[in-house]
Amino acid sequence: MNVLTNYPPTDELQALDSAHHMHPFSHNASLAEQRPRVITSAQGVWLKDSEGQEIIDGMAGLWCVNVGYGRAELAEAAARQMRELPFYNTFFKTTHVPAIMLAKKLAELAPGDLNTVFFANGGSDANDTNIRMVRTYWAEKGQPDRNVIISRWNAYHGSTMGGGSLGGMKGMHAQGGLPIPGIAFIDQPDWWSEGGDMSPEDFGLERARQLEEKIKEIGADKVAAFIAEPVQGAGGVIIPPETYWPEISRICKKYDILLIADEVICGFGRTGNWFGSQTMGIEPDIMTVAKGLSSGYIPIGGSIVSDRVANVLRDTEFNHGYTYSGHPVACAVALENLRLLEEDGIIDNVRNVTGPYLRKKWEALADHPLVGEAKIIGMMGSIALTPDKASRAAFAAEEGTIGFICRDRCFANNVIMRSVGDRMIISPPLVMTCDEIDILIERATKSLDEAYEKVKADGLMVSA
Ligand code: PXG
Repeated sequence: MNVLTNYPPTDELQALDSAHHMHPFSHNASLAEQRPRVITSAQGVWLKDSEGQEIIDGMAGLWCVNVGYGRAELAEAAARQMRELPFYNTFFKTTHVPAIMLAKKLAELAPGDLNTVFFANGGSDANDTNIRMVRTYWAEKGQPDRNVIISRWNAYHGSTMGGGSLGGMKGMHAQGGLPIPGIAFIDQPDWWSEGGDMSPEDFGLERARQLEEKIKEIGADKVAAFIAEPVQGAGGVIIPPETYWPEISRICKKYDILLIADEVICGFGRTGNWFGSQTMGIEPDIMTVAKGLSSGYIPIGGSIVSDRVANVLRDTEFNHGYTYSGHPVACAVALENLRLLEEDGIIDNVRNVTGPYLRKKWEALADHPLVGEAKIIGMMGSIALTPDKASRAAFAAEEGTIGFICRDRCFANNVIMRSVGDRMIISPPLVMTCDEIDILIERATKSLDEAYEKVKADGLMVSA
């Protein structure tokens, strides 16, 4: 592996980081004290830090490095494109080969009549596009009042004003004047935490029917769209009960509500198919894509739009766009990434080999004394930590306390697993082999064991 060696010592890097770099979603003062880990290189599913530690990446960076690290083909695609045409816009009666070819490829891969692409730089701004797109769609159809978008509490749709508003993260809404007007929320289909005495199936129906109630409350003639992740990612890998999506789909059709599937995490193989919509049997009108589209090698996102919506927008001037919409280098890298996913059979392998292997190992974690449910779909999984499996109890300690203890043990054991509240989640690179899955599970189990000992010793195995 080519390793960058000409950098200052770790403590100097950390001091410079805390002096000049404001980290996203972080308490920067305490981060400076705890000292961030400096990642210096990566290969396959392995990260290396400035101290030479080798860390297995159970999160694919930030749910995005689907083809794994170190694929020279992607570096070469970028270099080639930079030499040939590093930038040109797609605004003023011009276009270029990478944007054309990537749009064509996405139209081929996307299900149904999702045949047209509007490019963005990531998932947040793609969702901002979606807000303006669905409202413009209805305005063009002569229904300008049809502008409310319904989302779900604990959804994540990005961090811009639009994306953060569509998301249902209350901590985000508390800062900076979110949500913008015209966004409404229903509850999430999280049976483990919120299902009470209901069966998962009944609970899935109940949560889906909240959409119908919300539409009636607002008035169907005021609702533009419903947005949801096929499987919630950042909210804690919440896999909905099987009854949920069919009912949501029925309701959207009944009231003619546009359905936006936010595929930023689920897309490009994460659930074992190209798109989470295929895994969950959803027929969206718009799909948001980013992350795995380029395996995170370069920022790019977009909205893949159905003929129904595209045909209306074609007949108006949509006053919207980003300087880097369809950036040629990003498009060239994304195209090459899609080629790797396809020609290396990476998604087929997840569906048929490594996904089932990981599922068996992951689900067995439910036997651990600190773990309640362990659920996984394709290569995104979560476990719910609990002081009492039988009652699915939450901990008496403040939410996230036990999750942090567990995450710290993972950090110490050189395995990247995230905590979300008191859930632990994984979303490894899709190229992770069965041998590497064994290492991931071994380190995860060790971390759970150590966390369990600490939780007991601290007197925290107490139900709320
Ligand atoms: N939609 C979904 C479903 C996402 O997961 C976005 C939109 C926004 O994409 P950009 O590219 O603008 O970040 C995301 C991003 C986490 C975490 O902590 C998750 C995301 C981003 C940052 C952190 O799990 N998802």
